[in-house]
Parts: sequence; C-alpha cells; structure tokens
Amino acid sequence: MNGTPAPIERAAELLRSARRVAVLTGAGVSAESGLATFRGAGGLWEGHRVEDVATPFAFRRDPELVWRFYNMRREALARAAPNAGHLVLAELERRKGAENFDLITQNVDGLHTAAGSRRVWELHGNIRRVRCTGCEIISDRGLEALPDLPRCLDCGQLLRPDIVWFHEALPMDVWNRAEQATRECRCLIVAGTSAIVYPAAGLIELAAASGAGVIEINLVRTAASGHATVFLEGPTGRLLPELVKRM
Ligand code: BV8
Ligand code: ZN
Repeated sequence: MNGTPAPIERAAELLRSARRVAVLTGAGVSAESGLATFRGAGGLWEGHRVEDVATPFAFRRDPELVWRFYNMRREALARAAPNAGHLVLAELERRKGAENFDLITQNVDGLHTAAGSRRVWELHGNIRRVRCTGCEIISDRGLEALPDLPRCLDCGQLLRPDIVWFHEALPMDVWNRAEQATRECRCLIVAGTSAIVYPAAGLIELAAASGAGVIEINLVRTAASGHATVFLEGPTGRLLPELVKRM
C-alpha cells in the first residue's frame, strides 16, 4: 500500500473530526432488515412501477390497489426489526450529542426511531400513520392490520397513508430542518440510497457545496457518487458499524 489511507480510514477521519454530522438514508439501510427496496427488484410491484402506485392519481383511480401496496408493506414491516446499521446510527447520535446530529431519512418504515435514534427527519412521512382525506386527522395506527379500504371513524371518508407520494410536496417544517442540518453539517453520510428522488437527493450536492465531507455507502455507485469525498462499497449493515468503530 503506498501510504494513502484506506477509504474506511479516510471516512473515519472525516467523521471523527466533524463536530456537526448529518446522515441521509434510503431504502438500502432497511434491506438487511428484510424490507424490499424500491429499485432493487426492478422497482416493480404487482407489475406496477412504484412511481405509478405511490401517487394521488393512483389513489383516486384505484384506492384498493394503493392500499394493497401499503398493507403489504405494513405486514412486511411488522416482521422486520432494525438491523446493525440502524442501531449504530443511534449510537453515533449518542456519541456526537443530539444537538450535533441529524438523521434525515427518505424511508417511511420508522426503523431508525425503533433503533433508538432521536433526531430523525422523515422527509416522506411514516407508514405507521394514516391521514383522513376528509377531516385531515392524522393517527398513528402502528402496524395493526387495516381493512382493504380503511375509513375515518369521525367523518366516514377514506383514510390514506400519511406518506408523501410522488407529485406531492414534502412537509415544509421537516424539509426546512433537513436543509438547515445539511448546510450546517461538516460531514454527511449518505447511506443506501440511489439518489434518484428529489428534492431529497439534492441534499447531497448541497452538503458538498457547503464544504461538508460526504461519505457514501452503497453496494454500487449512484447518481450522487460524483459528490462523495469517500465511497465505501458494501452493505450498510456491515460498513456503518465498521465506520463508527474506527471513529
Ligand atoms: C415533488 C413515499 C413537487 C412513497 C417516496 C417526473 C414525474 C413526476 C415527478 C417527478 C418527475 N421527475 C422528477 C419528479 C419529482 C419526483 C422525483 O424525484 N421522481 C423521481 C422518480 C425522478 N419527486 C416528487 O414527486 C417529490 N415531490 O417533487 O413535489 C411539488 C413541490 C411543491 C408543491 C407541490 C408539489 C416527492 C418525492 C417523494 C416520493 N415518495 N416515498 C412510499 O414509500 O411508498 S420516495 C421513495 O423513493 C421512497 O421514500 C424511497 O426511499 C425513495 C428513494 O428511493 P431509495 O430510498 O433511494 O431506494 P432505492 O430502492 O431507489 O435505492 C436503494 C439503494 O440502496 C440502491 O442504491 C441500492 O444499491 C442500495 N442498497 C440496497 N441494499 C443495500 C444498499 N446499500 C447498502 N447496503 C445495502 N444492504
Ligand atoms: Zn375524517
């Protein structure tokens, strides 16, 4: 070896020396918990592209189909547990101090919170919550089995998952906090995302433009790899613990 430190060592040095740390996660960090990613199996579900099912138009056109998609994912999630990657990110928050740490996730599975992370910004909502299409009441239904077409007990209108679909705006308060955390962090870890979906994926370029060191962890290079200071190739369930151990 000609003396240049291994990528994992360079990444550990970036993480160690950063006072403010942010993490952006995608479906890849939940893959080792047994949950399907979006573009893993060609991104198809019952022959539909996710981008065609997770939309307000699909819900208006065929609410049963959309609820089948979400009830199937809720059932899978009821059998899933946080994996080593989720758990070590909660450990990293404890070591850096909550005021210096922000976990921004595109995932709707709630596994970061289940793993003990506190400062979690859920850009795309959470599959455990439902929202009434009539009176807008939001309730946390955990992972209990829901009917094929769940209705609001108050007003009788259809319930929908409290999730941001394609073509829908992200929750502004959550987005603003995520954007601010990205500007202020000195190190951004990008883990398990194909960096295709915006505006979430735009946070990676924003971090790099703000002078943060960007550590990308993925099985393959992605659309964001050009912004990465260090690329660690492999599963997050192994590499996140290895990275934090070396910190
Ligand atoms: C908005 C909730 C405007 C749903 C999600 C054309 C038409 C329509 C829209 C657009 C368009 N072009 C661009 C857009 C905008 C659109 C968009 O970005 N589309 C993409 C497809 C091009 N964005 C939107 O529509 C957003 N809203 O723009 O609104 C607006 C503005 C103001 C006012 C009104 C309107 C809304 C985007 C949010 C959509 N909702 N989720 C649900 O979950 O059911 S996004 C969905 O994709 C999930 O949240 C998921 O997390 C996210 C991103 O996917 P990834 O997490 O990256 O997962 P993926 O499978 O792709 O990749 C997994 C990665 O992990 C891979 O790289 C793999 O290699 C890696 N991996 C796998 N295993 C491991 C691993 N890595 C490490 N270890 C492992 N073990
Ligand atoms: Zn209602």
